Amino acid sequence: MFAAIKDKIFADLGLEDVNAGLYDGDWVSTDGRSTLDVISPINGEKLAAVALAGEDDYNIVIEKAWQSYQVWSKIPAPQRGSIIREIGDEISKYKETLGLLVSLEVGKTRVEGMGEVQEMIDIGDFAVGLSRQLYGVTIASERPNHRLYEQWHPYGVVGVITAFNFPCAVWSWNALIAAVIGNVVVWKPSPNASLTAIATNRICSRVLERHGLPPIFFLMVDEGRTLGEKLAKDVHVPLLSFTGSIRTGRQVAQNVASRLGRSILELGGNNAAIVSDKVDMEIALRGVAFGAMATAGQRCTSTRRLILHEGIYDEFVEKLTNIYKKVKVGNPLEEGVLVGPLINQRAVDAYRAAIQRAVDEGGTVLCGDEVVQPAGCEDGFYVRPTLIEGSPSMGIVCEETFAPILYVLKYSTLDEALQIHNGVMQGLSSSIFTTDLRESEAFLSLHGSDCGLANVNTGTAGAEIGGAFGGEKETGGGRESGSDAWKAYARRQTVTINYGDTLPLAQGVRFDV
Ligand code: UN1
Repeated sequence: MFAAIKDKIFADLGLEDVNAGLYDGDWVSTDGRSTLDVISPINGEKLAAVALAGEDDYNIVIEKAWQSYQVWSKIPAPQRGSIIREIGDEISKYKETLGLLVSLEVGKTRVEGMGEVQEMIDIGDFAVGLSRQLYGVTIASERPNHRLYEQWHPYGVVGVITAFNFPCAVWSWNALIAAVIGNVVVWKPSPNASLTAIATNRICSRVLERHGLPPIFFLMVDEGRTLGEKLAKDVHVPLLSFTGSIRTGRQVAQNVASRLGRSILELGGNNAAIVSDKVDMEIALRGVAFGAMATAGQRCTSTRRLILHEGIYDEFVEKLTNIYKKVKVGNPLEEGVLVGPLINQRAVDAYRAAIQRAVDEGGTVLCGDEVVQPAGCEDGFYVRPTLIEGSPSMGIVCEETFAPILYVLKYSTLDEALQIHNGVMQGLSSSIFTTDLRESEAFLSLHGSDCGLANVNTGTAGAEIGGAFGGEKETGGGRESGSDAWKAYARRQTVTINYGDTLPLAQGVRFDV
């Protein structure tokens, strides 16, 4: 099955045994370049190789990107929007194959792979609408015969560094919004998801080629940190969006800040779900199960801490444990499988180390704690979702491990639950399951959840694109995707126009020469 699916995907998306990992307006020749093997986490099989971009390519890409900017930024925004509409249509044609490629390359289940592509289509729609709504406000001037207003211009070249776990959706949140404003995008994807990046960039770039437009989506696949660091330090990249770990994000932020550039950071989450004793048990169980186990716990929005009211603690833990034991872990292409593999062996090692540390710190494993080798996928990277009873003071509970491990904590008052909830350094997503209006409003009040995303009776994972996505504290403060997050991709210009025949000065200042 695997080989047949792979062949179909490769034929459909035009992938080769060795693929160019550099698009500088052309897909450069792979000859003589060092390559990166793309390994499927499903069965450890080599899918293909990618010819890497090197340091020497960097300046060429940035230079060409600025050249394209001169053309692209001058096209009226609604016309840019209609190109983005065609890009969305083109992506729709490949929804199935691109979704399957996501599954092959990063191990998502079929529906999650398709969901990822759907997220791109949705943000494309959003960007098209936005192309006619890039408005600024007019402000009442204090001077006679003066007009004061704001306009939003593109920055120019926007760098986008993405993680493996949302290998194309997160790029599209950034790229399609940035592009509709008039920016040009240089993408450095995770090396663990480089084939998806190549296929995505190809689909999108083809539409521009068809219209005789210059390239606006550039791509550089790099194995290490060199090109990412270059993007962070380069004054020719006024805005850099980074998705990844807090550790790397801190470095990126410092590099960008030291040249007074702008960054949008979407770093780690350590998201919690509070489950009240006044709860719809079925909804809460499903919401927590999805949040903690979907994408094998490898979402920034994954639920990592479960804060349970003492009144329902035993019942909830028992029911959740039963779900955990029942959940099918295995080949994500198979029907019925809900949890696919982790991305690589390092992730499996981190899973084991986190569980060991939790036990050392006084936690009790309720279920899971098992590396598995599904038949036919023995060389993949599978683990069983794990529930660990613990306490909020355990060091490991305060850290993000990109694996399906959920720490179960007990509370008696809502104040206590909120204190536990907010007692970590990350601030991405949060949720409360309660049917009590007072509790949900307290959770949403300024003394409630301190996260960028707050959910009531739905889990921490699975946000829609229409809202602004991002988080507080060490999550980095960035906002991407919907609402007015587009403003981060544009520079604001305050305009003052004097249409009178005198020169009155603001604040009543006189300067009579
Ligand atoms: C991420 O994990 O970086 O809300 C993004 C969600 C997805 C996006 C997650 N729509 O879970």
